[in-house]
Amino acid sequence: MPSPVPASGPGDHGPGAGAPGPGVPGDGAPAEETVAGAAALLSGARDVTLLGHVRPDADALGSALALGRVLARRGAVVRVSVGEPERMPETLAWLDAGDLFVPASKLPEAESLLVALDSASERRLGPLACRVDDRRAEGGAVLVVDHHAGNTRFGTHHVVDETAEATALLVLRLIDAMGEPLDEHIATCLYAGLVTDTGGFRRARPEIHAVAARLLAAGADPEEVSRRIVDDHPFAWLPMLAAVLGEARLLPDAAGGLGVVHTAVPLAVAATVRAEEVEGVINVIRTTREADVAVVLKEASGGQWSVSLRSQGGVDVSAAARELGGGGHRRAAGCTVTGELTAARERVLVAVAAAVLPTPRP
Ligand SMILES: [Mn+2]
Repeated sequence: MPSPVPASGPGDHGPGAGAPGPGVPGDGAPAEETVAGAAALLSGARDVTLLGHVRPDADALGSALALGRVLARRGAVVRVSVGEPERMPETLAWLDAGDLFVPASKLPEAESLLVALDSASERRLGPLACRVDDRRAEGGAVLVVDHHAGNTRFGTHHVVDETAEATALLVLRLIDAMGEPLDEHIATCLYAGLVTDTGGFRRARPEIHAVAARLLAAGADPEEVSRRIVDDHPFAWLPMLAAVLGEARLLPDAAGGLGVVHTAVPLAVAATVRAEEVEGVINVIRTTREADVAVVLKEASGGQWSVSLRSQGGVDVSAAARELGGGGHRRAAGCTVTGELTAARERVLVAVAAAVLPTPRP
């Protein structure tokens, strides 16, 4: 079953496998002492910069804002930022109840602790990736909190669990380890990451629903989160979608016969809407029954295409994305490809064909 930004497939965790409690991500969860060490690092930090990946989604930004709020409540100087853009996406800005967001260009030279969230590698931090090297060169601490397959462990401390459905779950585990209570804002930020990264709980272990229950009890409003983040588009989205869907093509023989559906969003079309609407195209395309893989090529400046990949389970699209310098999850991944559209698409299709799994997953 597809979902907007799924983590690993359901085959990875049978119900009750390892019997993790609420807030405990899964079989691949980092050891208790690893989490305790990271929690101690956070508890002692007085000046912290928390970074999500470029063009942040609700999991990246929600995770950073939730952890940032906990640290700010403890009296630390806290800022949340992303390499780009300079402003938070409109649909996510309301999550920043404590005004923690600082544009990348306004960040101070340095911080005593750098935290990178929902980012598989330094590259995902975009123009802010250099801060990782700077902190490390100075002997400072860089905490990496992430759930992406192939995380490069680029920090000095790592809370990484590739089986976790969302980075928000790992943040919750850290908050618990710090002994800090949830409040309405923290719960809302974490819930936003959880609901989007599980595709609206389409793929969530029983434990994840228990976590959701805990977040709702702490004050998160599920109706508000979904309405403001998922179900909110300007009217311009409709003509934009009509143009892009009209160009969609089905390649039934691609991906070893599993089928690929693809379309592209040229710059001129993307310019009629917000980034949120452009990112939403894949969620319509991916519902195509006849195609295991969905591909959306979004034109970026400089002759580049930002590529979204989704699989219904027959193809490891994170492997295809990695082949092209990107990354992600087995069923949801992305990369950037340079060149003219037809050639760029061909490169993606070749990488997808090479990433067909031996046995299609259910
Ligand atoms: Mn995520």
